[in-house]
Amino acid sequence: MNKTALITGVTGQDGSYLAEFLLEKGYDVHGVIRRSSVDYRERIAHLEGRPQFHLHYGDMGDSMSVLQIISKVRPDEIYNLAAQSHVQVSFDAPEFTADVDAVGVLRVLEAVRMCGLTDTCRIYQASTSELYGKVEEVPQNENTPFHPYSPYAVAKLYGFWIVKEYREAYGMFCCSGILFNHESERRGETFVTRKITLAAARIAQGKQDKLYLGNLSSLRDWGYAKDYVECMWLILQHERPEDFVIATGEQHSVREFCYHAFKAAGIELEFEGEGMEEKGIDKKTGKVLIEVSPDFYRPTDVVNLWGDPTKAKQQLGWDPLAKTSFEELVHIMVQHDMHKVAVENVADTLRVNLAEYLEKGIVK
Ligand code: NAP
Ligand code: F7E
Repeated sequence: MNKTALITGVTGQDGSYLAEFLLEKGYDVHGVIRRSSVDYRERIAHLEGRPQFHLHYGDMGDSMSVLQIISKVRPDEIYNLAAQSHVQVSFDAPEFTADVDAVGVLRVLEAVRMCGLTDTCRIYQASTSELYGKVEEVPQNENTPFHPYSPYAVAKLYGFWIVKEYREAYGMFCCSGILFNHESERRGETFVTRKITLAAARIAQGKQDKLYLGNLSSLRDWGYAKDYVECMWLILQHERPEDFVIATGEQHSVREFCYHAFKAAGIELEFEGEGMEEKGIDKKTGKVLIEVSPDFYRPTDVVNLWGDPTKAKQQLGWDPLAKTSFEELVHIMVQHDMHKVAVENVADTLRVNLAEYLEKGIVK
């Protein structure tokens, strides 16, 4: 019998890669999707119609839908990835973020208990390096104290602790992966890396003049999402339910990310000035391409994330050095966006030409 997995957040960056990974391993994969007035399923469109891939409507804010799906699917493994995952947005929608990212986790755990799956169903919780927040130690490992520094992080902290509580109180196999930032060509366009790679591609192809960013000095440990979904699976295959830090062990600034992304798009940048006055300038033309805007500063910002993945390396056999490097990641994302922008340019030209031909009666 194939194993059955349920993924919440299947339409997201990680959910889509994880679905591919599990299908490849022979799993029956069930995903939870939200109803919306426009069907936005770009990341999983290529999987729809496969006999082992099934979708269910539900919402993490709706206990009944969570319960119904779990009782129908009776999964061997649940990957709880659904979340309002944007840190800056969590300042604008703190209550929604708490409901989905904190209480949503409880809804999954309780539904598993109510369905009598306590002893058979393993649960992965998508936890985050944002728990370290205003960091108390560098680099951060499984023993580093938490200091959440946004409504998102506070909600995720509840998720982390309720998973630990259910593991200890009811003996459930439920674990948190404390994942550091992981990016890809499927990353949402308002996260800093994708915002930069798309802008670099648009600026290089004459479709955008300037990029406005927030804190350029913020430091992150950025990995490739495709490499990280393997860890989610490895954590659930481990002999004991435990929490793991997943990271590359390398740290770079937003400024460095910009430098490499623009370089991959054929533009060499140099930075001048400090703080709000800092600018990223095209070395060849002297044109200012990057400016700092207060709009992208957060009320409290996490500025020094750097993960220590030793435990994952020793106990899961997951070696970040054998995975996609920072330079490769930037390159993959920029290549993807250069192609995307080029295709958009061709489509725009065709649209303009077609409108002209229709107007002149050349085509009907
Ligand atoms: P993402 O691209 O933003 O995807 C989030 C997913 O959650 C989407 O499928 C979204 O559905 C779904 N979702 C949001 N609210 C929901 C609700 N109320 N009910 C049901 N589904 C809902 O995020 P990601 O980057 O793949 O991250 C996956 C998980 O890992 C998240 O929990 C995130 O907080 C966590 N995490 C991410 C990172 C990272 O660097 N990527 C690092 C650490 C932890 P729609 O498509 O309908 O919006
Ligand atoms: O910001 C700075 C910003 O939004 C990274 C989520 O997946 O990873 C992600 O959260 C840094 C921050 O990701 C802009 O202030 C500067 O310091 O790409 P981000 P994040 O906040 O680290 C964690 C691990 C998660 O769990 C989350 O779900 O970059 N920054 N200028 C900017 N950030 C954005 N978004 N936009 C800017 O213009």
